[in-house]
Amino acid sequence: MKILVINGPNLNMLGTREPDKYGTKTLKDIEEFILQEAKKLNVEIGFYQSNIEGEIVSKIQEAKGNFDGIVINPAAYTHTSVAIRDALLAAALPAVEIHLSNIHTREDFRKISLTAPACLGQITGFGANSYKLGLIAIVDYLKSL
Ligand code: CA2
Repeated sequence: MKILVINGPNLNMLGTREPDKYGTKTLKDIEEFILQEAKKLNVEIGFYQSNIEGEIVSKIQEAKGNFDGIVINPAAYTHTSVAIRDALLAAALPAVEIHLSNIHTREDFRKISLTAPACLGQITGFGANSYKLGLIAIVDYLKSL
């Protein structure tokens, strides 16, 4: 089983600023943390991060046939991107949306996710553990098919 983990804009800056909101781990730290869980679950992981909406759309399109599922933190595009939502729907791959912070306790504009309706569900507010929980959720779902 192969899972693609996608991270959106500015998440390459993790660990450098706003630790109160997003924690002190870098993206590399989080990727290592995900790999530890992937090993336990016996699944392969592909990682992708981009600050560019169209690149994320292309990666989701390419994922069809190459991956079994997607764990995605669309970051700020969560709240704006019809293009990423459409790509997730078109790929028709099971996906779980995750967030480090709890988007429902923040500014009103963050409470709306355009991308979550294209996913099986959303995990939000557990810091780096959101990625681990997202991975467990997608693997559990795929094993149930
Ligand atoms: O909580 C999350 O995971 C978010 O997806 C993070 C996004 C934010 O726009 C979403 O509303 C919620 C922001 C990621 C920015 O990450 C930074 C990390 C370090 C320094 C600056 C930004």
